[in-house]
Amino acid sequence: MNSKRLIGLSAFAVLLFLACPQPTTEVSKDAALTEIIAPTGALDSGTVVTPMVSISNLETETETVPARLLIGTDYNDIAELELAPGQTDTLKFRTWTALVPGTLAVRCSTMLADDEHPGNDTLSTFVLVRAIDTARVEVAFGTDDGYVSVLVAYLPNPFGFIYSTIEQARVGVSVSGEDTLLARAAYRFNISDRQWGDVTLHLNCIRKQGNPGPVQAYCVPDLGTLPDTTTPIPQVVDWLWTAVDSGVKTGELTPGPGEWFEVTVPESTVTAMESDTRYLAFMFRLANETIGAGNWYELGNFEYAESHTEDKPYVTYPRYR
Ligand SMILES: [Ca+2]
Repeated sequence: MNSKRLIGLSAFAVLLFLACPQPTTEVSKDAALTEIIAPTGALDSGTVVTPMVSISNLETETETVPARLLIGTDYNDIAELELAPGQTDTLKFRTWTALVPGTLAVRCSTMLADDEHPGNDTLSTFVLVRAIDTARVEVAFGTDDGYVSVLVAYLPNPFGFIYSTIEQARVGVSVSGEDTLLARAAYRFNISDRQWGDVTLHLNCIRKQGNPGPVQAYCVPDLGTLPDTTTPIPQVVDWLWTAVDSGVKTGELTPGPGEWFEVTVPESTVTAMESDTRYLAFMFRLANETIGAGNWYELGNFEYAESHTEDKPYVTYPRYR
């Protein structure tokens, strides 16, 4: 092919190209989520919030920009906003009420079709839903607290007595006649209106004999109602004595006579240990149960509080609206 003919063909191709209708230039689109205005930070349970975000149209055509907002796992809403080129404005979503306690993730994304810069579409923050007050629940019945005392001579077989309606709950080693007795104290509380959060037990030490040393607190599966009479001869009491074996140790402390002390059970342990009927139970034992006789504590209980006009043992936990 000679060069003159090649030039002629190229010119024809250029003419053909120019004659054909060309596709218009693609309009570029870019919406950006610029701020999560609400909810964020800390809020009291029960607060009603209108979720709001700020959205920008960064390109040259007016666009209707949809966006989705998520709060925790229970709230999911989509709203949209028309924005002129270069405009930034606030988009509101349907109201949300802060009820579920704890820290919730808040996440919002614009959903403009063909957005060329998806990297600026999403923002995340957190909202903390706080408790509004503290619930306080006392031991409700004399048979919801007490102690179990076993004959040391028969251990590891727990033969002994359960005392639920006398004015103390004993923890430690004592002597009765020729028998050495080892005691553990028990408490149960109705926490049926608890929603979420740690539970703190408040308990008083009435008296100390000898030097019993530290006490271990266990959160245990519900013990049920204790017998309201003490049998005259030793009984098999393993169902109560061994409750600590299925429990979770939640603290070790040395009570002071005449003083109140606290034991806090974390949310996860409470959830694992509370019964279907929403009772939470505790047991106390000496850290060293092989200590000699004459070393024990007397802890407060229902009957002691009734006759001394004192506070009964109680638990506290956060309450949300
Ligand atoms: Ca974008």
